[in-house]
Amino acid sequence: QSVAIVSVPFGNGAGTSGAELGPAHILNNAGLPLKLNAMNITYQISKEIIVPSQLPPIQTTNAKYLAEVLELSGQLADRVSQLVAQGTFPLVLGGDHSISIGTVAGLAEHYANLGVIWFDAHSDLNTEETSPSGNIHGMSLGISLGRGIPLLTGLRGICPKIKPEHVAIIGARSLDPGEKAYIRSLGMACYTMHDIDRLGIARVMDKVIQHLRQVTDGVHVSFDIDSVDPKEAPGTGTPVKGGLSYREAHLALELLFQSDLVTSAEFVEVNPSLDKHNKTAKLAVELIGSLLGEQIL
Ligand code: DIR
Ligand code: MN
Ligand code: MN
Ligand code: MN
Repeated sequence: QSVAIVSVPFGNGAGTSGAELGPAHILNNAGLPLKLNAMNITYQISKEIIVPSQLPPIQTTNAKYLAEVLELSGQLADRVSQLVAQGTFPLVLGGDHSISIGTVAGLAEHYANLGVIWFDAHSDLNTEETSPSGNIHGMSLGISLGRGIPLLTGLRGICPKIKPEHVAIIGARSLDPGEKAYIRSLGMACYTMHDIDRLGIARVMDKVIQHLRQVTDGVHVSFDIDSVDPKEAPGTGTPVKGGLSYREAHLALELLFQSDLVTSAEFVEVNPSLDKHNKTAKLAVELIGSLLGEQIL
């Protein structure tokens, strides 16, 4: 199966600018194409998504750049949906995590029971009411679950796009009060760093894979690079200490490759303007390698 790379240079969903530089750094500076060539993976570079700017604002209570996020989400949903229809594996490069709204909207047209594995220090389950920042990248998983801003949850006329029992959050260590209450009320699978410390990442992944294999018809990996410890991933807008180690992150993705369940992926929140020597974009390229089948031996 051919991989289709989609660049989404959009950073308005985050509070710190710079994530819009992620795709170019991952592709050109950190050399994603070289990695894929070395792995003998067939891929195409899909046309870059045109990022909207300076649209007439939409009135909101607490959601910055809603008009831009809405326009971008529609475009990205179209593209991802087309790529799935063509039989390719969409690999979306962000951009901040708000782009997931569009990715998942496009996927939801093809998978009635889409699984989502959300690697993140955060849970991105805020609403306008619970968000401390008004940044939509902290609301994107919630929006795909049908929680929050109706203009976004209603994209493509499918709401919700995904079901809570088909989601697994992995790596969480910074949750806002409203997010904690929501996770508890739904009994959502949220493997925090505490759980990973106790069980080990391999057992966590085994549980997630075993469950999703039984209940989903496709699995999307949404990888926020801030799930990884800031020692390895310093170039990101909202770093939180105590994250996944370099090997934990790789092992998780290696196990997902072996599971043969994953049908799409996105890598987000790489912010080259906060980085030195492009370390975080290089990490993203290595992690993509593991997800797509690179093995040590
Ligand atoms: C925080 C930070 N929970 C917020 N969220 C981030 O603003 O909603 N998500 N950084 O990736
Ligand atoms: Mn995130
Ligand atoms: Mn995050
Ligand atoms: Mn986010």
